Amino acid sequence: DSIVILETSPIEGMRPGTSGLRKKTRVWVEDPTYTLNFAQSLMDGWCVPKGVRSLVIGGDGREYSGECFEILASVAAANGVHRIVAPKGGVISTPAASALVRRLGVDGAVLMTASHNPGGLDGDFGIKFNDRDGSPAREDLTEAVYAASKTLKRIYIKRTNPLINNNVEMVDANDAYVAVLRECFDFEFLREKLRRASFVFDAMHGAAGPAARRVLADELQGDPSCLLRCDPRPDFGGGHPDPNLKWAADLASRFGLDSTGSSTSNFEDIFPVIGCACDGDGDRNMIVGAGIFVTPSDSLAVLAARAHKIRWFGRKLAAVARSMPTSRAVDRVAAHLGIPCLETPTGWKYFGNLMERYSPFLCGEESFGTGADHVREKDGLWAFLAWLSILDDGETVKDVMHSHWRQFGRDLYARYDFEEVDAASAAEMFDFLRSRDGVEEFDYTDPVDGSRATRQGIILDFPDTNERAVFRLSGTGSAGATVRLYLERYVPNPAQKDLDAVPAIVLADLARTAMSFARLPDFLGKSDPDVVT
Ligand code: VG1
Ligand code: CO
Repeated sequence: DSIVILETSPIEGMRPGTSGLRKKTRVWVEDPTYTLNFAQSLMDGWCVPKGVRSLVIGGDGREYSGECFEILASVAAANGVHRIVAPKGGVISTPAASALVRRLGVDGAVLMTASHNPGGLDGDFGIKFNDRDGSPAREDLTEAVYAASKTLKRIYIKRTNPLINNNVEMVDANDAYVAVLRECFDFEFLREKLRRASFVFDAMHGAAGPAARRVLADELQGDPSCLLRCDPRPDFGGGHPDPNLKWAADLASRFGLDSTGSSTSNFEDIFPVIGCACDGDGDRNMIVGAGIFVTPSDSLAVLAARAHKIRWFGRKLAAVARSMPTSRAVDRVAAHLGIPCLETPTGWKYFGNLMERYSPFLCGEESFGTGADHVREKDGLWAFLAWLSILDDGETVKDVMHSHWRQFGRDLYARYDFEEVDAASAAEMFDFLRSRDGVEEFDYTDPVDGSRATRQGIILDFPDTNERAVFRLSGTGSAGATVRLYLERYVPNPAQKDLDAVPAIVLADLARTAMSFARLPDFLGKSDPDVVT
């Protein structure tokens, strides 16, 4: 068991984004020093100074995970991490990993995933890491790792096969996770529910699949034929494991929905009651019902309004939170319940501190993220079980939404993404926006530790029409820059036509106004978004 020291030099651009370091798979595969350098940076910036001695290492099983595991495990072992816990078979969803860290009381996790980005040799690979509380590393840690990557000189490797030498402990990926889900929900009640309500669950060949099989089919005795793509694959079956109307179009069509979320059928009773899709690493969810797509912002609001039906929340939620660009639908529910509603920058890492202060806690993001303080990550399967819990007998998803909107008003919501645009031009557009009158830039101070996050999105408010548009730069891309434009309009007393309205269609005018205000076509050379969600 000798430790080998390799000389190296810094590689540029290893700054983790919204959720870890993501690069094209080929970047990792074609230069083995790339992973070695980042692994050692994790040690120098995080594990060594913070005294990390035990780690969960796993991921969504995408291409290159096996090789990467060997590198991470050998570098960690050489840097004082004497206990490495790995899921049998290598695949663990992000929420399950968070649960595992918390249950075992280990010092953190390193997760090999690029989440909803496609996998395979022509796709993306990524590494993110989580702290002792199971939360995605906060900015001070990710910055320390980035700083370490810029001065790196040496890599320490334990030249043994960690799988043969016993410092790797193989555990079931989902035991801890399923135990937490049992605390969150009344499984008996859900079993009854699944006897009566038909469902479809699509894991998109990602990491949520095995957990979904175990919970929905084995424990809750749901019909196994309702579980789609629940076998994880290194390339996600060639698909894009992002649960939205574009990439989960198969699921949507089973509910009579097209890619705008419009209903394509007059016979909605032929469809199942509820459907859910999750992303590659199992933390995102999309909820659909017969002839209706639930925006993630609305999903959060509905779960808040019906929180008393979810065991984990007991009698009363302590607080709710949403990321800034998420619609304000949940704010109205919080006001109605008389509980705080906090607004954070984009990214789940900002919710962790709030969960220490407020419990039980519900939070979400417009980007198909929903979760609670049962773990410290967003949780796709949890969201589906939460929806099953709040559906009354005989009620459809459309009934739920319509009655919610009648009570609280409706927040029409859509997001435009302009992908892989030139980064310098995107930066110029943001500078131009900053120079314009009447815009506000979102800055955040964490109420628990006082840390600051600045330049988290530019807000255009249109109070006369109850509309808001937000521009933000994505932090999860692997090439160029991605600009997001978030659009919403609040309709206080919706008439039937407002209940039936399709947000992506209704908000097209606001999108045009915002795009011309930002001179977006001039800066980005695009006048149409690549994806609308
Ligand atoms: C996107 C979403 C953000 C989410 C993040 C990670 O980030 O907008 O809400 O938290 O992805 O999700 P960005 O910076 O590209 O907008 V996942 O499923 O990668 O863990
Ligand atoms: Co994800």
